[in-house]
Amino acid sequence: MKRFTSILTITAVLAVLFSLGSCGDKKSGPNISEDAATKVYVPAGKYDEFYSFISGGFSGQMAVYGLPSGRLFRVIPVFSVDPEKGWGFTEETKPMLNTSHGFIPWDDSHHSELSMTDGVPDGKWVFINGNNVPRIARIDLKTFRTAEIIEIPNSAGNHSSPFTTENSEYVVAGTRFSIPIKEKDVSISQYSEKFNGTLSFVKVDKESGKMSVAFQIMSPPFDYDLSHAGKGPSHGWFFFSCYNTEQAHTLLEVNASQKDKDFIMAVNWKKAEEFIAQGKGKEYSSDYYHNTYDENTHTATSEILKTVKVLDPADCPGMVYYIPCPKSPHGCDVDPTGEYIVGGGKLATVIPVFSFSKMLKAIEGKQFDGEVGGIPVIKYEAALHGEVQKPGLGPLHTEFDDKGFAYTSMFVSSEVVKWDIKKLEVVDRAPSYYSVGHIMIPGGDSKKPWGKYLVVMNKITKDRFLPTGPELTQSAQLYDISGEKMKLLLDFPTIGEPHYAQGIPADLIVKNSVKIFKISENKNPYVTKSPNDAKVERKGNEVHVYMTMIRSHFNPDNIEGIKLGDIVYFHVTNLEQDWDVPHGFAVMGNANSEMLIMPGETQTIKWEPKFVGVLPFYCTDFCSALHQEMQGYIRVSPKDANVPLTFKTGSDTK
Ligand code: K7E
Ligand code: CUA
Repeated sequence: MKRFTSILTITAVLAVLFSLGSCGDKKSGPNISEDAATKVYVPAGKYDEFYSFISGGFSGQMAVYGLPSGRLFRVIPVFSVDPEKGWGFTEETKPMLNTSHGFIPWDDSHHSELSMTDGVPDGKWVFINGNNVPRIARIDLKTFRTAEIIEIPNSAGNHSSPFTTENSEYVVAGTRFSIPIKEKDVSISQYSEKFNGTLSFVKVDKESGKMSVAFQIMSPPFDYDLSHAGKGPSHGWFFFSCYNTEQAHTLLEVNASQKDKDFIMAVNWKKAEEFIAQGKGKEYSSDYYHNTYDENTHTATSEILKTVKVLDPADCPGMVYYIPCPKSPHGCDVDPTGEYIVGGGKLATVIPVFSFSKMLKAIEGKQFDGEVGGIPVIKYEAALHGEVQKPGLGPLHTEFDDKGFAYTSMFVSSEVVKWDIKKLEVVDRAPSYYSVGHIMIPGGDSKKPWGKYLVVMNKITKDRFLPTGPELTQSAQLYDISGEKMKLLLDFPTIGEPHYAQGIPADLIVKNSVKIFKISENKNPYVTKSPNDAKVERKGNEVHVYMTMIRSHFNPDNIEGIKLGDIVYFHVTNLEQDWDVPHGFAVMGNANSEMLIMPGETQTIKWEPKFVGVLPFYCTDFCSALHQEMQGYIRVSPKDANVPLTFKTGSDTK
C-alpha cells in the first residue's frame, strides 16, 4: 500500500511536471489553475457564492460547505445522534430517530437532493436518504435542521433515493437489497422466487413539505441502485438503474457480474398515479415510522403508519419498462433538457446514452426483447442515442453543465471526463487524485445547472493531507469548469465518505434564514416564558425543573430537595431574542449530552443523579463576558431525606 501510494505520488509529481509543458494533454495530469489561490480565496468577512450540501456517508449526517472556499459551515444532524446539538439526546428530538426497529442512533446517508420548482433547485428543503434503515429525511433550509424523517416500508437498503421530480411532487426510494415482501422466515436459497424489490414514491406536500408514501411498485429481485427523474419532455417518468439482474444472493462480486447488460428501469409515474386512482394498488400491512419536528412546539412526534399501497407491474400495463444497460450500472442521470439518460456501468467500457424520445417510439412500436417479471424489455439499440467510446475505466456518475456538456466520474481510472452530450465525444479529461465517486455541479442534476464549479468526491481516501492515523481524510476536489478545460482549484476535507452533494447559489437560501424563534410563539408544553414563572415541581419520583436562561444566568440556579432515585427533567427555555445567542446546558453526570438551545426555544434533558451531593450545572456555549459565571447547583439528598423542594436565583427563594 505504501509503495503503491508513493508510486502514485511520483506519478502525480511527474504529471505536474508534464503539465507545465503540455497544458491539458490527456496524460499530463492535473491541470491546476495558475490563479487557483485567488479563485478560491474568499476574503475574511466575505461570503461564499454557493452553499453545498455534502452527504456525510456513514456518519449519517449532512455537512454544509461554502464554494469556492471549501469551508465547512455546519454539520446538520440527521440520522445520527449529535451531542454537540443535543440531537437525539433531548426529549424533544429523540422521537426523530424512532423506527420500526426501535430507536436507531445512526444511519448511512448517501445522497442529498434539493427540492425543485420547475426543475430548478428552489432552496426550500434538502432531502437525504438513510441507506441502512430505509428512511428519507427532509431538512428545512430556513433553519438548517432536520424537519422530518419517514421510514420506507417493504424496503431494505434505501440507496436509489431521495431523487426528486421536477416540482418535488415526489422523492423516490428504490430498495438496494431485495427481500421477502413482506418480511418472513424463508430460506435465502429461495431468493428468485420469494424475494422482491420495491420502488417507493414519496409524496411531498408543496407548502409544508410533509412526506407520505403514496405508492410502491413491486419489482423483480434485483438491486436498485440509483435514479433520477425525467424533466421537461420526460417529466412524468423516473429512471432507476439496477444491477444483479442475475439474481444472485451470494458472492455477488462474481455472481452478479455475469451478464453483459443489466437494466435501467423506466417508470411512468403519472400512469402509476392513474392506476392508484383506479384502485389497482393493493394494501400491504407494514408498520413504519413518520417523525416530524414541529417548529412551534420545538418538539418531535412519531406516528406509526400501518399500510402502504403497492402496484404490481403485471396489473399495470404501460407503467414500467426495462432498458438494457451495460454492465452493472451505477449512476443514472438525466441531462438538463430531459432528453438524454446516462447510465454509468461500473464494469462497462462505454457510457451508454439513451434517448427519451427514441424510448417512447420503441414502446409505441413494441420494439421489445421479451420481458422480465412481466415487464417489457426495450431493445437496447431502439432506445440508444449512442455510446461514448473509450471514456475511461469504471464510469459511475454524471452531472451536467449549462453548455451541453456532461461530466462523468471514472472510478477505476480516477478521472473526470467531460463529453459533448449530442456528439458523444470526449472533449476533456481531468485526473482526480483518488478513486472518484459522485461529482457535483451546482444544479447539475436539474434543468438549470450553474456550470461554474465541479466538486469531485472521493470513494477511497488517498494521502492528500497530513496523515491522521490509519484512516486518511475523506475529501473533495474543486474544479473550475467555466472554461473549455477543467482546472483544479482546491482540495478540501469532508466528513464521512461524501457520496453525493448538491449546490445552490447562496442568495436563494440566505434571504429565508431564520434568526430566532419568537418566544411569544413558543408552544412547547414545558415552556417558561418569564424568569418569574420558573419553578420546580415534584410528581412522585419525577422532578420537573422549568428553567429559563438569559445572559448570563439561569432561573433557578440553586435547587434543593432532589432525592436519590428521582428522575429529573430540565425543561430549559432560552429567553434571548437576538440572533446568534444560543445558550448551552449541561449538568454533571448527565448520561446523554448537553443541550444547545436557540433563542426562543425550549429543550428538555433527562438526568438521573447517581449519588448524594451537590452537583453543578452550567452553560456550555460561550455567550457573554460573564459566560463563565452562568452556572448553578443542584443538591441531591438521600432517598429518605426530608429536605424540602426549593429553588432560587439570587436571594428570592421560592
Ligand atoms: Cu455512487 Cu451510494 Cu451514490 Cu457512493 S453511491 S459514490
Ligand atoms: Cu450562556 Cu454561556
